[in-house]
Amino acid sequence: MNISDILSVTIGDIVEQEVDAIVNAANNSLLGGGGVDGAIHFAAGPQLLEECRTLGGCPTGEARITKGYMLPAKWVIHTVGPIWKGGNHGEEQLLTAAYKSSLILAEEYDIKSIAFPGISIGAYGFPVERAAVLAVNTIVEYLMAGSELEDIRLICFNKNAYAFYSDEVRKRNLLR
Ligand code: AR6
Repeated sequence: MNISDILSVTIGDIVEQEVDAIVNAANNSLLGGGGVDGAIHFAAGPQLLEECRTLGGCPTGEARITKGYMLPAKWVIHTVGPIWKGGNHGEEQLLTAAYKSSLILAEEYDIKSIAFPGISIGAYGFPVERAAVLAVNTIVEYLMAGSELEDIRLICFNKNAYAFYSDEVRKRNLLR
């Protein structure tokens, strides 16, 4: 298993990704919002919200799964990252947990390809340079422990985010 064949960083729109699952940076209600959450609900159509209503929310750091409806992706994994409150409120552990629980849930559903946004780096204010380190560390550690995942994409919405996430991968000589 070669991690550089599995993990990639690209600039793009997550709703367009042709993967088994895309990850949503949701909030505890799972009832939609702005940012990537709004874009995913808009692209998936109203049935996504209907299914989300049946889930009863999601604690920070955990993940839930729904169908993708009108999205190219078959599944949406909804996770909730932490709101940045200065760094002493368990934010790092919670962001790590958000990535890890999404990966675990993906494998439970036999998902082979998955695309992540920069969880918590928008409205939730997590410093992007630190979020990038945690995202890449968590994914690499997960893969090193053994997994069936074949394609993991970190989808950055702009060049600034791309610079941080791709640097993190490059530092490990993993960028393909
Ligand atoms: N594709 C990829 N990335 C995107 C897209 C897109 N279509 N749209 C935005 N981003 P945010 P958070 C980037 O705020 O910080 C919502 O209201 C965006 O530029 O979406 O976890 C939820 O309901 C940023 O880099 O998520 C919650 O209330 C990154 O996605 C709250 O925001 C994450 O920004 C969650 O905040």
